[in-house]
Amino acid sequence: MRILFHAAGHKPAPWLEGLKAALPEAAVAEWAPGAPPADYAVVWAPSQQMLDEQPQLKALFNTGAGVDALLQLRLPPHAQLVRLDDAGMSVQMAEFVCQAVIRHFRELDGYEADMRAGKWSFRKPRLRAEWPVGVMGLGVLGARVARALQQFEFTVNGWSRSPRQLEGVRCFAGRGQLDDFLAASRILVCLLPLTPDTENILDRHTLGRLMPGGYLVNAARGRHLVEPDLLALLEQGQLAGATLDVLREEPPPPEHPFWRHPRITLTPHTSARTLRDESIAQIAGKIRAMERGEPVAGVVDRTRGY
Ligand code: NDP
Ligand code: OXD
Repeated sequence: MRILFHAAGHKPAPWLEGLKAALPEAAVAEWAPGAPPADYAVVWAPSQQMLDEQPQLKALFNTGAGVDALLQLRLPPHAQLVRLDDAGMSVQMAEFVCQAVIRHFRELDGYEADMRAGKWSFRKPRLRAEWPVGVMGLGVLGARVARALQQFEFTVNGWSRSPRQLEGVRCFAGRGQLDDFLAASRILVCLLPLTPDTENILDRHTLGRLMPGGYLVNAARGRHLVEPDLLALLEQGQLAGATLDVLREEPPPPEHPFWRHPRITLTPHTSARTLRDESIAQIAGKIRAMERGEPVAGVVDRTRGY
């Protein structure tokens, strides 16, 4: 069995060592032009040349959860496309979203500014019941985030493409129920995959339907958000602020208004990182299962886009 590694932004040596240790029966190598045909490839943002040179691949293992960039490429026709299925990401995402929600709900930025100014003063406690959180996307990450928010006794609404049932979460599904979901939520968390259906979904219409003084947490993809619409809603006071882990251009250019906006908190696409050891263990387990002819979890439906 031959496995190629070709993942932009990942240091190849530890991945190659890890894959070799997990699959000692396999020949594992970093891809280079003209590499001999392989059975499997482990990729992140691979080059089109690599995909064109390896039409026989049985599966491509993405070293992340989102496959939007991969689906823009011409893929080997019969290769299964397999996403990372949690592999340590969902707990990180739960931490990230809960801290953003709590930081806003408890006005911690305001307290921090007060302390720096030498001001010891209290704000009126907010009523949790007035701060329902809506989670867009109830998949591997969204469901975990919804569960974590419930631990802090937030009211949680959820929205997905097909109807879901999650204990304690008021679930909405499809475009037909989007407005009701938004109207019932004050803080909106986006954990949708980027597909033609979800691109630009965070625009003035959706964000404008949140309860007054709404707050946005986008940890999915920058192209979900129409950035000028966010700025306009902040300006009009319809939204109170946003935490953005992802942007249309990463990093944004120096003149981008989000860098210095007082009500936008930015992080550099770091809410749920790929953990190498967990990912290698998961990928190796799936390769073994495939070799035995067994089905594996996390296979992307190319027509659905996630
Ligand atoms: P999943 O595929 O497990 O879940 C996707 C969810 O979105 C599902 O509930 C799905 O509905 C819902 N959905 C998809 N399309 C629509 C639609 N048109 N309308 C309504 N709901 C829709 O994805 P994950 O939870 O694993 O990850 C979500 C995204 O998070 C990734 O695609 C990636 O872009 C992003 N991400 C960001 C990271 C970061 O560090 N910032 C790290 C990892 C991921 P249904 O349940 O009906 O299928
Ligand atoms: C992912 C990501 O999709 O890191 O896994 O954004």
